Amino acid sequence: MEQFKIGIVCYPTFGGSGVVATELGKALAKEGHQVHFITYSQPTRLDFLNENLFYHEVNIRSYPLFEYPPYELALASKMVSVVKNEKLDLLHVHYAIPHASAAYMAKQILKTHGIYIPVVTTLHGTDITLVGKDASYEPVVTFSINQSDGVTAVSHDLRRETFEHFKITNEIEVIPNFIDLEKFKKQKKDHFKKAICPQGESLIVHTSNFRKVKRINDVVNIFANIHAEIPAKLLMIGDGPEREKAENLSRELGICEDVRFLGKLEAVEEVLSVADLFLMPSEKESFGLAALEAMACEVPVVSSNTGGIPELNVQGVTGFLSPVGDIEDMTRKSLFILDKNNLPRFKQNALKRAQEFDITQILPIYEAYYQKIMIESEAKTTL
Ligand code: GMT
Repeated sequence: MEQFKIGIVCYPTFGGSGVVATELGKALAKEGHQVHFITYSQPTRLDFLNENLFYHEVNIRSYPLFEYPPYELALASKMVSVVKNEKLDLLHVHYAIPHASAAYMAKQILKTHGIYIPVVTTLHGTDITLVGKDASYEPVVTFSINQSDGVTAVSHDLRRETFEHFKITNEIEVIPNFIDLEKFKKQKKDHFKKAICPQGESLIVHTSNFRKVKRINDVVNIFANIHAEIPAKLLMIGDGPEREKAENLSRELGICEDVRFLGKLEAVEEVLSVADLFLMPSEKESFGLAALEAMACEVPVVSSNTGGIPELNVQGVTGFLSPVGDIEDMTRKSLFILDKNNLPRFKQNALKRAQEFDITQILPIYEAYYQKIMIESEAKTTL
């Protein structure tokens, strides 16, 4: 395989799209490709040293006139300088807003310098399903998707939604998210399990950014129902705007002694290693990376049946799926999985399914896709 020089643009924060972009960049660098991250701060998971990894910070110049500093302009300018100075072969932007339109701007500027840089945009979910289709962004999102040299979506459902809500004239390739099974694997943490569940209680886990779309009150309500039937504990990992409401709800329901809010955690896999069940009752979820992380640690999933989740969580095999908001159904299914006669089978199946999404399976798909886009754009420039 030929070695490329790739620029990766993403959100550097905790959260699905930033994690996928960072893990992809790390895996590409391990394969010998040169990877240049272009973001406003060091990506959370860019925690490892490799001679092929570079980081370029976007400098956002403030000025009293700017109520809203123009991040997109600063990002486009940074892309121009990195592509020129580092002689990049391709820009891969994750999350359309505002990365795809900034890349379009950079591409046009670079053309005036005689440089043609192909741009690949990966759609992650809310950039399409929530924010992108809002009238305040839709024209720019449509335009920048259509102007990208390549477009990928993380699930078939997200691809379908993109065609449904936008006037798309471009192809969209589905490349699912992935997991590094070397990092996400069940670790022996018996002492930890014993400390949290001293009486052998069932351990239920949820991780997310606690936004409205995650329906974390449903998590607390499902847990309260489970707790009424069997001894159980709930660990809530992450932080966000809905946290306080969920904390209050667990107090009102009288279960706060058995619910712990752990905040943002770096080593989620350590907690997942001792979990029995993962809850993902989201309103929308284009893929559900957090569920894949749980499955990799042998944790079955009870989720809603929305978006791309059914492409990951297999009904009755790796867990169960219920209609959004159906707390009673999710409770019944959780209790079924937690039954000691069923749990081992679900755990095994969850791991087996996660193995299909191992980075070693998905990385070659990205490499082949980059190669195809580069060949196509070279043909465009020589026409
Ligand atoms: O879920 C979020 O709110 C964060 C968002 C993101 O961009 O970080 O996640 C989206 O992208 C992830 C990675 O591709 C997907 O696994 C999530 O399902 C998706 N979230 C939604 O569609 C709500």
